[in-house]
Amino acid sequence: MSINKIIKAIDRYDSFLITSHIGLEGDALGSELALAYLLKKKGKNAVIVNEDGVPQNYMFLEDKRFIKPLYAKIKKPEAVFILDCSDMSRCGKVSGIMPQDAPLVSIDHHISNMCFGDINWVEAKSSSTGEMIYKLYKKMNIPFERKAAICLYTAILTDTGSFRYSATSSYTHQAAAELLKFNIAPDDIYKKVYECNSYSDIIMFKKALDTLTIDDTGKIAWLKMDMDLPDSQSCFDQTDNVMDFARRIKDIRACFLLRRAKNKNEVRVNLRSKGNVDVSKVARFFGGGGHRNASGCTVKGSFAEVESLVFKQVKKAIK
Ligand SMILES: [Mn+2]
Repeated sequence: MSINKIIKAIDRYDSFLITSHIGLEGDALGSELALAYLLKKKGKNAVIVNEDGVPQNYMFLEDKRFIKPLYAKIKKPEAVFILDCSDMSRCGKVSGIMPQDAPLVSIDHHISNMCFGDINWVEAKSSSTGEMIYKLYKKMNIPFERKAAICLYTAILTDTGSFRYSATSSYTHQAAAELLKFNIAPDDIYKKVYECNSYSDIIMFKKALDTLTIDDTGKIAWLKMDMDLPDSQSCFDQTDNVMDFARRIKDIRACFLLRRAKNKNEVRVNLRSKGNVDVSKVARFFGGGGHRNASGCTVKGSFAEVESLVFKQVKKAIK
């Protein structure tokens, strides 16, 4: 089992760099911090570096002892943990600060994971990377401290869409049940993560909903956000919230959202589907990745071009 390889790597090395993907969110950040707490308990050094800063709605997890800015001076790590990333490019600029000779240890639950690490632990059936880190604590017999429990609960909560997605298993609920014993108020965490939008965020939401379109079969819905989005610090990186409205339409099998990418001649595409419609294939077709029911990619072209290109592939995926 590759979880044992992870434990061996923790035993073997003394200092670790921990990172995750661009577009930092609950699962990525919560897993990073919980792993850092675990490493500290084992007497190891850990530092977390991400391309993005901590988003506003996850500030309650922020721990400056571990999270350092991208170009901060850090001690050269002996090994690098890459969490929740299906491939190296998802790490963004952080790959530039990884020592050449440091082994890469990948922990991830994306089915599209390329096993790019020197050591890989990939569990496509896990609801979240947070659930895998929880498993690591259990396997290593490390007691949870309350901070770690909050991080892991948040990771699991957000990556399961509040325990609604198909990867939510009885093990997921067992993990959440145990974590809740650490005097965690689920309503409080939910509020912090999801009920923190500004008025202008909601106006943007409204504009996005105005673009909601469905095809003539009634099976595909899509939305466009062709506007300047607030930077990653904003709480409005809640793609799922916008797409939820498309998903709620009866008989919809797949939906997608087009957003402005960082690069002007590219469009960021998020895809969601129900049941056995596999949108990770669509994402992979365009060089992206993800899960069967939730994936993403970045596509070159104008909004109109990308719209028709992606629509064609989604239609294929439904057949
Ligand atoms: Mn995840």
